[in-house]
Amino acid sequence: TATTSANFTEADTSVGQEDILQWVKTDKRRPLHVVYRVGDIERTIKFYTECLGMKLLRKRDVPEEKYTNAFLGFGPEDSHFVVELTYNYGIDQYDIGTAFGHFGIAVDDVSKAVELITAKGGKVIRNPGPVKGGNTVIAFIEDPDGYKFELLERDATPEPFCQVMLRVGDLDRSIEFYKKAFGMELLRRRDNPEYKYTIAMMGYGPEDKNAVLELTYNYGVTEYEKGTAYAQIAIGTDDVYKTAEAVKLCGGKITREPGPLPGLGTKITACLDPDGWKTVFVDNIDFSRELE
Ligand code: GSH
Repeated sequence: TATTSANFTEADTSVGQEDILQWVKTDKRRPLHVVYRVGDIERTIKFYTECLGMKLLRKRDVPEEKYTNAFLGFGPEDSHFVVELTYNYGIDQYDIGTAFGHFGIAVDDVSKAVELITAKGGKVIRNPGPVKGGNTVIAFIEDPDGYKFELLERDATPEPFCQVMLRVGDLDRSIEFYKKAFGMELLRRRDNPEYKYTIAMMGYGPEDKNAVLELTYNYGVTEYEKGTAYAQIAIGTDDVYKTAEAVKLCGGKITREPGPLPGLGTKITACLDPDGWKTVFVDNIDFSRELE
């Protein structure tokens, strides 16, 4: 219950380490949103709604902290993975770096989608066609800030916003971390020796119905530049305190101790994976309250 969660502390020895890692696997987890910075929020809202078919779900201006957030996606936030754009007053440009890969969007007809995006003045950086070394028809486009979106041809899905691709320096290390510390499943692993990379799809449910984390390892590349643009993924949990314990047990770095956010009251905890990718865990009940 919420009461026991709030009272859970490090001193609580009744819950052993093994139990915590077992609990992680049964926790009610779901990727909620991916957070990143944009230089002109209205420009991005226009692009995502007109070119990608997303809906503007929520917008909040926080003048005291000099930023604006906009949430966009293909369905309501209580059941869909969405983007959370951050605009910081006065900053019109960010460095995307080399570590961030792309966001994946499933569409039923990639060529048609690309045609529409082109007609609206969008930038296509890879034309529709089968992925190199595979069969799935894909295309790549770039949004106004230079974030890449992969369009993947797939049958109708409840979750069109289907991937966040991040590059990592040691794939086995990452897979272990996301399995043990986050309770994710390795859904698929594919080596593409011809193009010298391996990908691992990690998530909380099958790829055709849930947004997944696509980790990419390029042969021999162990370090990337993170830039300043991409921020983090937020994942829902029933207990941010136990979540933080599990992350610590697995060698993850807690960057924000579990507890309520001042003012808002929503309980969160934040951590870094072995490559320094950030994740924020958000209390499920507090999150649904935020949506009311
Ligand atoms: N070197 C690539 C990277 O770091 O982005 C490895 C990952 C990769 O190539 N992914 C595939 C891709 O982008 C999609 S799974 N293929 C490009 C194409 O088919 O044109």
